[in-house]
Amino acid sequence: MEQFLEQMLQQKYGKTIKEASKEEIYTALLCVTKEKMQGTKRNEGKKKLYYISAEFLIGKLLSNNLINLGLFEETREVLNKYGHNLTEIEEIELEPSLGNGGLGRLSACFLDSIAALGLQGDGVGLNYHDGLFLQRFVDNKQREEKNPWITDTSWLTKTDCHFQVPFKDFTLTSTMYDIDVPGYKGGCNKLHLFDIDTVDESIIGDGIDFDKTDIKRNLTLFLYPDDSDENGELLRIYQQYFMVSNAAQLILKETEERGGSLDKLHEYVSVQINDTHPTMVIPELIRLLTEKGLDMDCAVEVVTKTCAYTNHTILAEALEKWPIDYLEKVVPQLMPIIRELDKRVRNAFDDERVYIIDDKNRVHMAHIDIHFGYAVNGVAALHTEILKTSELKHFYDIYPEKFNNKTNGITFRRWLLHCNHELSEYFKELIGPDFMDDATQLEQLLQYKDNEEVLKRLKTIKKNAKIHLKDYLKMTQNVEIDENSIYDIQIKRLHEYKRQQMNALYAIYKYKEIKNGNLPNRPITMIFGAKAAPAYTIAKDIIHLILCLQQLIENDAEVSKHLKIVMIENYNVTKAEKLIPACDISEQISLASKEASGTGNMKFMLNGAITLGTEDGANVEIHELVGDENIYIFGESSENVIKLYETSGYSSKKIYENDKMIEELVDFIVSKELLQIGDPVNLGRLYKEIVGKDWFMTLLDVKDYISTKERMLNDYEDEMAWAKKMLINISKAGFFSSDRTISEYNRDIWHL
Ligand code: 26Q
Repeated sequence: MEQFLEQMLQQKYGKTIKEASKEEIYTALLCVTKEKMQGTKRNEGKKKLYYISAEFLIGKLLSNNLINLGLFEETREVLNKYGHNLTEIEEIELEPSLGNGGLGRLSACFLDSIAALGLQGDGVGLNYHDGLFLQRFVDNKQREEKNPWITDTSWLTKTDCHFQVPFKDFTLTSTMYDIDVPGYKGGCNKLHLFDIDTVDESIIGDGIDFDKTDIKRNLTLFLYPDDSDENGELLRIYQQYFMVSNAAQLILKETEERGGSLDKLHEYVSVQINDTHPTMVIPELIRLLTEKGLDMDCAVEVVTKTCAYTNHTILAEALEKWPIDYLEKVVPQLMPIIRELDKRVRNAFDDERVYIIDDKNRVHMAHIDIHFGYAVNGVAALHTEILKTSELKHFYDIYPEKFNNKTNGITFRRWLLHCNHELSEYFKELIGPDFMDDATQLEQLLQYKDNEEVLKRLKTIKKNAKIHLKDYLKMTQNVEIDENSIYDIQIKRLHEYKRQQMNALYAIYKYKEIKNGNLPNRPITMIFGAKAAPAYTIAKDIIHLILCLQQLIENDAEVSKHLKIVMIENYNVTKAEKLIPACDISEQISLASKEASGTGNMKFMLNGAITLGTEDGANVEIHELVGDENIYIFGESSENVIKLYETSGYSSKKIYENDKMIEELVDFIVSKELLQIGDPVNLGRLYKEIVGKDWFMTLLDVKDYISTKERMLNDYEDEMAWAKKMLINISKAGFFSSDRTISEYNRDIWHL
């Protein structure tokens, strides 16, 4: 590395490593790493996977790529030798913000594991120039700004691959950009991000405002900043079609180049459709294949054998249904195919619940995937069960063989080796390096579960991570936190079903307790990080509440000694990497049945945090693995929650009126203390929402939540018992390696 870096710096800047600035070192390292990746052998084989996704939340890539190339340690040493520091160099890199949250981060973990396992599989998505918005807090409210990340030297490589993408009124020429995806210890795949040359950032006005109709200039400006609300829908359809038309053309071109015959496409290709966002790839492939001479029956059959669909949500409002009118306006060429597919469904099944086009002339994207794909999977055991027994029951009755579960996973390269260097080095000492290739080897740590020296060391490493986070927050947000306090962390998109508002009610509870002289054993630091969709009013009101509570407590000397709230500005992958190693309590408190899986829960567990959670998503599997002793479970079961929805049996008003303590907590949202700080419109609206509707049943679980959290805080004081829980959580985390998830996808779905 030293020699390559030296040469690159000489060539680019005429400087030595010692003389070069951080920026110059970063750029030179990026160039050297890119060259190394280009020299790595591409994964090959007869069959190739295309993972199509509207989101790839890849995070910063320098360390990740160095780790996978086996150059990380060496690079660190070389830099140290010349008085530089890799952590500081990394700060220069801008994080590509190409995803909203879990689904986007999952696709990035999957790319890492697909490459690590030596499988031939590329990602296909869009090159959003300003990504998801950048979040700022102004007057205790979220402001959105653009978030540019593409610089002159970046991980993107412009290719000479171009396609024509026809829309109703015009045709766009695409340009494909590639990002290399190196596998851990060899093999390489690519992430293809499609773009147009005519994107024009100057059309962005205030915040993230821009002309939604100017498609030639706005198509790849932003990632749709939304994970369930409806807005700017035509633009969203333009983006989706642009993505899948490029993907389909690339797939057919590469298959023919590899000598594959298109009437046997499924022998050469698997397409994974990441949620319904890329669904139009199905009619598009059928359209292109029939253009190339296949008859309709043959095209439909071969495409059905090629495409597989992953469902990531059971929130009805997040299931995509596009009005036919919209599709006619944007991609009329697909409508005859979609109507043909709908006709086939109607001929085969006498059940309007499974039709593609409904009686309101809307196209149900998931229905296309299920009928005209060969596999349907959920992302955690409970989630898949709910799909089979309720949400997609009518489809499961028709196609039981298509349904399967693939419990999510995370890449341990980023979420342990990279983000928690000290911990992974210690594991190498204790159990050797095998866990880096086979995460289940972490179970070997169990032999130390009663070893005081090991448990103490775990606590020390946690403390060090807490100090790192403290320094980082001081530097980035100028806030002071106490490393001797307990770090209680909830970081994820803001959504009512994730119930950040319940955590805020806990903060109110604790505030009142402290005011009444009931002091906690030790100070508590409550950390939140969350972006709210710009059009999601209540989500923004919840952010406002949290920020107001933060200020209220900060300004109250009596309380702030014992309780602190920190809301992280612009929460993203980079910040997650600092927060997760430092966490004591991992908040996973969604309303049971609503969180498909969650993946933050896995990252926290792997880094020795203890879960405080409902029996939801992958929490259920974490619970099974670690046992009752090592997780804190509370709240109503998913079955009961589903029943409550079916019978309209939930009334927050009743709970509020019949429980003094709950009433006091909720009333505090519009108390004079908070109204002095906050906006009565936002606080009043949130109060009304919780008392009058509370669609995600906060008040159902809030008491159990508070008492469970109190028990947890008490248990924290038994240092060794807590450290033992940490160790057991870590040792059982191997199951959640995305290497395991990807092996299962390959074994059951892709057959590469
Ligand atoms: C839908 C329609 C129009 C525009 C946007 C969307 C949209 C965008 C993003 C719908 C959904 C998303 C993102 C969903 C998501 O992140 N789901 C999460 O996926 C994770 C990976 O499987 C799970 O762990 C989480 O439980 C799930 O919430």
